Amino acid sequence: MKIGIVCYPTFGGSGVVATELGKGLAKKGHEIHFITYSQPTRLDFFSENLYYHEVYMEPYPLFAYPPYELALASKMVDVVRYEKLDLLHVHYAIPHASAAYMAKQILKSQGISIPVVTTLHGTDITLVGKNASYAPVVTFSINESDGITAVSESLRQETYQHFEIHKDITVVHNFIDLERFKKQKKDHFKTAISPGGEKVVVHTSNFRKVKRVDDVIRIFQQIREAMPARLLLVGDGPERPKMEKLCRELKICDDVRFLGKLEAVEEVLSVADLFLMPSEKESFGLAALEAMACEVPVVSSNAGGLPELVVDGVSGFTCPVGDTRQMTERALFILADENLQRFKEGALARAREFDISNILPQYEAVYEQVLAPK
Ligand code: GMT
Repeated sequence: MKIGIVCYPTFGGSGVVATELGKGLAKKGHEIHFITYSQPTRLDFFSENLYYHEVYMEPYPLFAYPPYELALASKMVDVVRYEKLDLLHVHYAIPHASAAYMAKQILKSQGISIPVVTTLHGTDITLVGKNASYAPVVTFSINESDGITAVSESLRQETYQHFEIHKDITVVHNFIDLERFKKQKKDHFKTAISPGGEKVVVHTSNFRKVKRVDDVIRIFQQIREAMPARLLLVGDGPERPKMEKLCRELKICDDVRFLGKLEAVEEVLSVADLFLMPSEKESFGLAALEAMACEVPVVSSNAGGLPELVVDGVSGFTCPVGDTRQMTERALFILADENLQRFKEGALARAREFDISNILPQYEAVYEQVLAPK
């Protein structure tokens, strides 16, 4: 198939899933055309089946807000027409689903039919999408999609709750490439981070409020009172300055490292003993799956789709949002010498169920469904 993939090109989960999906499909022989405003972060190798089309926005002094959606729709029309695509797969509803609708109508007027699959990722529904500024357009463009997928059952349910959707939404969970995400031998790094064999706790996120990074820091403070430990924080975002201040107030700076945005997050995960994800909302929790693939058990909140990923007592624990006391108790249980190895094995076993080889055929089935003659 010739597939156009539209996504955000940044470090965010939806962009990562879209890029890894495109790479996986290209390996299987499909021709994949990425359409976005800059080279996707994870699109880091050459393949004869991978193409990248940059959306260019002509600047004009009148535009206080450059009309990205129009530039994107125009680029989609161009790529579908000249590359003879079979379908468009857009990741994250805003504004990709409505831009795809516009492109589809323009192409229809030119006698070209192009099915659109929209994948809902989370905040496009749970935070931003349901806001009155966007809800009518989001509802309309989801309903106009030929195929709709959500990354968890929880997100599927929330979509039906918040929007009047009269079409089927198929759940296709997020996935992981276990060839890339696996525990690596990083003894030198482990010695540098925890020279005295301290337990290593990791959190990765975009440091937005919804991630509750302050809970991460408070849980870590309590872990550290019970046993020697280090905290590695990967990523960056608006909450970071407040988090640095909190570490100073709690006098734990010596044991906390802010590593910023890192591409090779699997190298950090390779020296970790525990991953924390206390999010307020999380449609799936791709970062937690990446940790589990590197044999790192997870203590998370029970928000959104996290209970569909983290198996209580096996690959980690889920706890009520904001219950840092319970999260600390569960973290200390996992980190106890007699339990840690069992949880590490449980984390890897659970991650294997989400291997790309199991999930990719589910997307291919959705494509076949929208391409089947009606
Ligand atoms: O986590 C974020 O805030 C980024 C966001 C995104 O859209 O890139 O992630 C969402 O999509 C990921 C991939 O499907 C999911 O694994 C994340 O759980 C989801 N984030 C939220 O729902 C908050």
